[in-house]
Amino acid sequence: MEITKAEISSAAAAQNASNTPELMGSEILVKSLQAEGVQYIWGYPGGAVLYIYDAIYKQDTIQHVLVRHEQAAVHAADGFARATGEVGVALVTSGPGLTNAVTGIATAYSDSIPMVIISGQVATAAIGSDAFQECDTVGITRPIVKHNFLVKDVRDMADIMKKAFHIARTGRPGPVVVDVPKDVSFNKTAYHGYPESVAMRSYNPVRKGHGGQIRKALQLLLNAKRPYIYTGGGVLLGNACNELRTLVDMLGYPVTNTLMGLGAYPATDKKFLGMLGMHGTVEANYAMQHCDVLLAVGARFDDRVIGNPKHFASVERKIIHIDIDPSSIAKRVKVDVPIVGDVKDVLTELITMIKEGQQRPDAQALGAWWDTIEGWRVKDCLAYDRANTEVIKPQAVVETLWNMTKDDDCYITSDVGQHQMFAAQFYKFNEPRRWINSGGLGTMGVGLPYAMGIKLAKPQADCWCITGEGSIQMNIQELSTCQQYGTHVKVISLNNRYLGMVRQWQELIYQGRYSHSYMDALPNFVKLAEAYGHVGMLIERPEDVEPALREARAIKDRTVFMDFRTDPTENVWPMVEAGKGITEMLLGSEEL
Ligand SMILES: Cc1cc2nc3c(=O)[nH]c(=O)nc-3n(C[C@H](O)[C@H](O)[C@H](O)COP(=O)(O)OP(=O)(O)OC[C@H]3O[C@@H](n4cnc5c(N)ncnc54)[C@H](O)[C@@H]3O)c2cc1C
Ligand SMILES: Cc1ncc(C[n+]2csc(CCOP(=O)(O)OP(=O)(O)O)c2C)c(N)n1
Ligand SMILES: [Mg+2]
Repeated sequence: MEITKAEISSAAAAQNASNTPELMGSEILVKSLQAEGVQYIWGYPGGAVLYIYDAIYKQDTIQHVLVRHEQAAVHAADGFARATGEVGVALVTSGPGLTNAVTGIATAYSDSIPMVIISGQVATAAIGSDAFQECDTVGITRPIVKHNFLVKDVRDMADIMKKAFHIARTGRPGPVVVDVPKDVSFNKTAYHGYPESVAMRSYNPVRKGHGGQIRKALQLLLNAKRPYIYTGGGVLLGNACNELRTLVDMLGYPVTNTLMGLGAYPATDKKFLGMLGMHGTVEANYAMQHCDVLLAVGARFDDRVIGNPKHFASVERKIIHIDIDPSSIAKRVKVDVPIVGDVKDVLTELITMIKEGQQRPDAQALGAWWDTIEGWRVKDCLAYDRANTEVIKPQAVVETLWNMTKDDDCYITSDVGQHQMFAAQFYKFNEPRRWINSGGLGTMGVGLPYAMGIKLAKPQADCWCITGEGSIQMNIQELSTCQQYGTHVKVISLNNRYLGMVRQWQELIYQGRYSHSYMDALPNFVKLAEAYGHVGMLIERPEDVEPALREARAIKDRTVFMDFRTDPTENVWPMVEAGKGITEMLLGSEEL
């Protein structure tokens, strides 16, 4: 859409009479990004954002990555944010650019990821007139963003950008959309520099927890006979892994992580009971059900974690819940000691109080509790047919990868399905921000863009994407972006020729009626990878798994696509069916 004369004269009206330099809205936007220290943007151009692309062209501190689909732009920026803790930035055009980005925005929102998404909009005078490539971005994204802005006047640009970054990264993080009409990106105004501070009376997230509540929590924790620490994505988002480790070491209590919290506590430590929930371990779920005091830290009692809420509430336990978002507390379960605050601040205070006080945990009760837990642990609920020499077991691929890369500087991304659960169960994450996946929305198609986004920021690290043949096809076009920017990732496709997780539910709940879960007419992934300029590998026999992974690990300057033909009938165990209690687990071979 072209700029009208009326819009040009309104721009002139906006000009400040002083001698401060006048900049276009697009230039102020780019300066704002620079002031925020942004190094990378993932995006896709179109008419409404051409002034912004022009401003990007004229600078050289921010690298723009041209993706092949806007959904992948948002996922790549989201993956970058998850791995680095910084705000991820994506740029899309109006109309279809924005609607293509919606899945990415909703994915980031569900997992509380800090992002700023800049979208082009038709010129202000055309808004509401069914203009070409117009859509109601503010309306469409309202339920899937932490906040959104429509920049109506170029004079507001710098302030809005400052607010957008501030809102995205503070409190409970989340995506913020900044919608920029074309005339606003073109209009000029006097630029007085990027604001140093933000003043928003209505937005003041609490960091420090209430001292009295923390003291109450401590009393409960130290008097507990069967204590349990349940932690989630909030510990990673709040960079509080060291504090969590200190607390657990001081108390000697058992600890579990949600899918989103893996890596917050070292998975190889004896005190870690594994992931809990729908596909959690027996020991993690039983401890959740049978503890007498539960400390929940940055975790939101998701339905895939507590299962049937009535079953969960059927036993007595005291719950302490630390969360920065007051609306997360007591949303799904009754909480005895709510603590609103930043996990790092609250845990630090808790640790100080323990150090300063005389009381220590009840060693005898704790010993008995650990004996009970060990009784659950010996069931070895993640056991699978390791001796099988006929067909590749998906678990074996992940286990082999873990053994090979455990000391490497590497990141593991995944898509959604059985392969995601096998990755979560069998790769033992000992460090934070190394496991990157979509938990809340469960978005197939994130794995490759996530890996690609991380690889750009962490070129020295290996980025392995554990995916399925269904999920990878949702954003496979990004193999082209990987080639253009030299972001050489390693794709491990656990190809079972099924939408495996759907097939598993159909087998167990729909009496084996496999309605549209078989993937026929799959492409030749090796040739496809080669067509994009990459290395393709087909692995069909169990004895080839280890050498193939070793070969892929050694290749540093190419993207490698590994098509592992895995057991099409393998299921993820344990499993808690929807509506069941978390201890009503299916184990595959021997039910509890
Ligand atoms: C196929 C599939 C299977 C799944 N199976 C499982 C499963 O078996 N087990 C499982 O755990 N999940 C599973 N999930 C994921 C599940 O859907 C949820 O995404 C996950 O359980 C939520 O994790 P969380 O509670 O850590 O919450 P998150 O979404 O990570 O939320 C973080 C919480 O921390 C708070 N927070 C953020 N920052 C701070 C801070 N600085 N200080 C304090 N609090 C903060 C937020 O307000 C929020 O309440 C599955 C997903 C899929 C797709
Ligand atoms: C975009 C999207 N559509 C549908 C689903 C529902 N879904 C969850 S897992 C799954 C199957 C995934 O298949 P594949 O990638 O081959 O992984 P597998 O389970 O076989 O390991 C589907 C369709 C989803 N999570 N996301
Ligand atoms: Mg599959």
